Amino acid sequence: MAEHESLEFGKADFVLLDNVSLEEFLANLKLRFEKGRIYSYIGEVVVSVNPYRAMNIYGRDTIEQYKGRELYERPPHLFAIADAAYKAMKRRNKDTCIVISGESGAGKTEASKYIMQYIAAITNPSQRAEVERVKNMLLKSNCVLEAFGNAKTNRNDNSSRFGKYMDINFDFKGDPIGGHINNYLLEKVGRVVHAREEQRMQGDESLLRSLHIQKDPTAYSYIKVGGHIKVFHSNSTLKDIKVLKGFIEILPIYEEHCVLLQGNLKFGNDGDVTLIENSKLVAVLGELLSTKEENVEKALLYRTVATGRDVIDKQHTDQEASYGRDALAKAIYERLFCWIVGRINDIIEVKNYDARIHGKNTVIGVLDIYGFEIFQNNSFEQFCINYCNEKLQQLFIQLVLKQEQEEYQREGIPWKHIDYFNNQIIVDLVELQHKGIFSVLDEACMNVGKVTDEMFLQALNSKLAKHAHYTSRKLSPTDKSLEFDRDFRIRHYAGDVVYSVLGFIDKNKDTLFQDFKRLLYNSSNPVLKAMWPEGKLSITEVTKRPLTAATLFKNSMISLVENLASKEPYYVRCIKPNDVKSPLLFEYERCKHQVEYLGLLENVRVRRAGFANRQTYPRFLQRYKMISEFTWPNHDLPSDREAVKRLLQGCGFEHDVAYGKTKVFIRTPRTIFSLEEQRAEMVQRIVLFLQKVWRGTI
Ligand code: AOV
Ligand code: MG
Repeated sequence: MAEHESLEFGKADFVLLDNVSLEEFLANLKLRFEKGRIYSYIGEVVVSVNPYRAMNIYGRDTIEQYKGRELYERPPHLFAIADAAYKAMKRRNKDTCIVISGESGAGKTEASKYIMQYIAAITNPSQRAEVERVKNMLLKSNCVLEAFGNAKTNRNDNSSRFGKYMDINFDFKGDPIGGHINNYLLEKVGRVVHAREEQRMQGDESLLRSLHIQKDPTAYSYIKVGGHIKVFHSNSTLKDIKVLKGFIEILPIYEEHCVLLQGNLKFGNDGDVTLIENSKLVAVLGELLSTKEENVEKALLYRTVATGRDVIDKQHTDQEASYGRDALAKAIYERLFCWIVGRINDIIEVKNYDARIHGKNTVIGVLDIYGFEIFQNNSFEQFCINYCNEKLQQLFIQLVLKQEQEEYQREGIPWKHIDYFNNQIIVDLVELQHKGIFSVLDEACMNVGKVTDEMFLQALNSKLAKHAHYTSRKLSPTDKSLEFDRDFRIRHYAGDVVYSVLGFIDKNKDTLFQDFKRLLYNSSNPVLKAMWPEGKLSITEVTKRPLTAATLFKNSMISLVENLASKEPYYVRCIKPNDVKSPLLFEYERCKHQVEYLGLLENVRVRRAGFANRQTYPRFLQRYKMISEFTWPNHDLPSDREAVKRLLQGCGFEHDVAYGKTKVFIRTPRTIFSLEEQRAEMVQRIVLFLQKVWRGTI
């Protein structure tokens, strides 16, 4: 628990609450938020409330105050948890990870950046040039990815449309020597084809000019229909743009522009023939994609199909052509994004590390995903994003309990079970083989012939009619929240979300006509070509059905969770205080809801039913030995364990503690408080004594 903080700021650790009730929890959270204390603890978990204003708590001086200190020695802060993860990694050679969760706009991405900055600031004291280079790259990679992968939604002006897990590798000295980024499902639709709000085109004038980019965003239909591709995030500064330029050259911007231009392509028809109405654009696209104009035109209007032995060119209807155009725009955007991640990884990946010479290479992982979101219209993308949040909640539940349990077991101390809502049931609803929603969807997509979204919904209804967390308009006809026949609703851990089934099948198949892949593979631009290796196959060779978007996403989530579970996790739980981005407003009901679904109260209970505080024997002695004659200045007992026992007996705390194999466990926070008070008193007396000696009055 944190000292150095007066009670006027509320309890720094929720474990210290007098009563563990929702009301007290919220009262404390509100008080702290209003006093500008945006961080609190539940034991070792950081609870963070988005301040929606610049805070003067991330500077060099603050970093210095946290460096190398124990969690409870300073007021709660992200830096403390970053330091704890770093220390565990360095001292105990453990791989650790920091998992940041919370709904959209709660402050995850900001938190991940502060954590990275902290780690960068406290490492490499000897200023080795190579380490500095790596640190720089790791920090800069963030703004590059944000520039291309974030967008404005009505929940967050700078919303992450991709999930990011970044490993930072450290050498035996504890200095960063490289890293690796995994990115998860880039939400393309929101970014490319139908986004919801307008976005200004910003950036270096000359750069925009050289790429023929129009400054007026309404010149692009993907933006006009509400789409909002952007070249640079609105917070980007010129500095970021320079970094972008240096980092990945100009190509990605070309392509993003290309995606925008495609949106302007209009198809019409003249009798039976589908036409491109604004054919001048085709020439520009050909130029930007380094391929011939007529090839672009052909790929947009025709599809090569194999009928038995024959291969014929089948003309698209104007509807199919528009569908193809959008699919191509999304695919280019996605490949481009993955390509950027790949280039960054090439630059930051650890090279030539020999564990025999340098010792074990350990990692700290930082996970920043897209938060739980509910929009007016929720589709496949929201479904995936919310499933991802379910998975992380499940991990939290399991590990926070499991870790406690294991620690008590390891140390030989009995454990009491605490009830909590286990969201495994919802995870299963989505991902279970054969019965889960993803399986039903994949099955629908496997069927040749026309399976419609409505048929998929029927299949869900018949499989899941009795599921407590699933319902649909058909199953609950009187339910007002289910407005349309195409709606189904999931009772998520974080609230009810109504999804529209429209588009699920298309998005899951995520098919891009082979003609487009071939078009891009045949580009004379080597980078573009490299992004589309499967374009090499001719239509008759394309036999294997690619994995569906749902299966790919599910697999990536399962391996992400496995990866996190294999490391020692540290958590940051972010709370969004209001929906209007106000620094002053603590919307009680909104916060209450988040505290409930994040399971924070259960977290406090688990922490308290067990032991609020635990410390290794040497560490405990180091801190409190001055309060007992048996231990000050040194003890002569056979072990530190015995010495701690003697000290606590002497203070009358015997009833409140348990002695594990390597740690002493203290049940109530009051005992720690009392120890702290006695310590402070003693320190004071020692100081006074020394002052007297100094002045010669003794
Ligand atoms: P998110 O990552 O959790 O949402 P962000 O980290 O992007 O949310 O935070 C949203 C906005 O809140 C930021 O752009 C800042 O304006 C503000 N903010 C958050 N944390 C802080 C802080 N510590 N200090 C000052 N302002 C802050 V999403 O990516 O949408 O799930 O998908
Ligand atoms: Mg984010």
